[in-house]
Amino acid sequence: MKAHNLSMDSFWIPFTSNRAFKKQPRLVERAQGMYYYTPDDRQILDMVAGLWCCNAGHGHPQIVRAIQDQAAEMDYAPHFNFAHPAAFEVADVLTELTPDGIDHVFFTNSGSESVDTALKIALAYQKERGQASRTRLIGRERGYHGVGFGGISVGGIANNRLQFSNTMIPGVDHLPHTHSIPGNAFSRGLPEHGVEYADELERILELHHPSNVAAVIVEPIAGSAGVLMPPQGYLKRLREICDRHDILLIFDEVITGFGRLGANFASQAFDVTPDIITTAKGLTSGTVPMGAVFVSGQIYDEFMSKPGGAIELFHGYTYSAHPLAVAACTATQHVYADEGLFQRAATMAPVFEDGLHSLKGEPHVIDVRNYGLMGAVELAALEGQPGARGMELVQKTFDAGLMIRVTGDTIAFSPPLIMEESHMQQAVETIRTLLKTL
Ligand code: PXG
Repeated sequence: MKAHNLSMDSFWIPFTSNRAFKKQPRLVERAQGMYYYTPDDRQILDMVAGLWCCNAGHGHPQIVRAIQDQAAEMDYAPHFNFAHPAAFEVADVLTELTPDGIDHVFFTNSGSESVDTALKIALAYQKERGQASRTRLIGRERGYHGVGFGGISVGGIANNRLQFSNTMIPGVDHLPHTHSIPGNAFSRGLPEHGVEYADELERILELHHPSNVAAVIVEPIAGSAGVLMPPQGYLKRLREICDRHDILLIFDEVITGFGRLGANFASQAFDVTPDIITTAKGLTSGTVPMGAVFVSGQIYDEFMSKPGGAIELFHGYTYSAHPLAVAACTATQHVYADEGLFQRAATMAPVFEDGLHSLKGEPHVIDVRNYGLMGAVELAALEGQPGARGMELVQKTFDAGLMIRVTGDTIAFSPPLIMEESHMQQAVETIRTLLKTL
């Protein structure tokens, strides 16, 4: 046990009530496999993969070694006019995983940067191909696309936009979200009702005319807003409408990518191929910050067909393809493949589904949803205090040795893909007991 005497004043904690947290902190200090450990060495079962990212579990020796070795070999390499061979190698590995036709990758350092990069590529692409009037973007209510100005503009979470309402990028519309559609509560897998919600895209296009629209961006399953499922057929219909009007479709797969749904990407799980896929998180199993934007050959070739040898895209980051991130990514992808972790997610999905749905009928539970190893249990809000019940459960589960994520009063689950049945049982029984105390 290590002694800590923290003032906690200096660190402005993200997306957290700093004042509440600093009164009652929840600290973790080391991690291994499915578990975190607190400074006083309590074991905490991680049922969120950190923050939807540590898909290979914590402290995988192969990934740790790769990062250590790379740090000793070369700390940093610039990728503006110079390059590190390992970046090309990992790009080849990654584009083997993406759907056919999505075969180029632009590296970033986070999901937010991936989203803003994707939006910029979409806008620039329309200009490059002589369709400069296509400047509008379409997101979705309750969508989360990170915290850049592009991301919050196409995003649809009201609180993330409220303090910045005058600085959003212009020309953005939002599709309706697909949550709480009658008849869909307690669906196992994709819900049956609501494919027609995709037709709202046609209505928006009628208003603005398709020739003014560059791209549509959605999360295949909305994560941050509480694991909101696309109705059966919904994503296919979005694809059809985009095709009909020559509009780019962007899937934000920051959470759904890299095995979370029992396939490489949601695109494959749902058999719908977008034009651009944004990723981060599971790309390196959360070990080193990294994001990647995958684009179709059609988009890439449009930029590369520019006459002369000029820079094709005026965009990039000091740390694009940082050697530590590339090393972590390469090792992570080997671990995923060698240990068959995406297949493992598919195999464990029924266990995960049965566990979550066994909470139906417990106090306050108004919905349960799941796909792959991504799921949610939604609780009724305490009268006049939305989110209070959720935060109480975060504290109580942490005290009981379990880490979950809540958004409002919805408990989100996204365990590392190494999860076993016993972990699911422990999580579900802990929550079942605590629900009776809320
Ligand atoms: N897109 C999606 C779909 C995400 O889930 C981002 C973009 C932004 O990624 P970065 O790396 O910039 O954070 C995300 C991130 C939550 C939660 O509470 C979810 C995320 C981040 C923090 C909290 O569910 N997702």
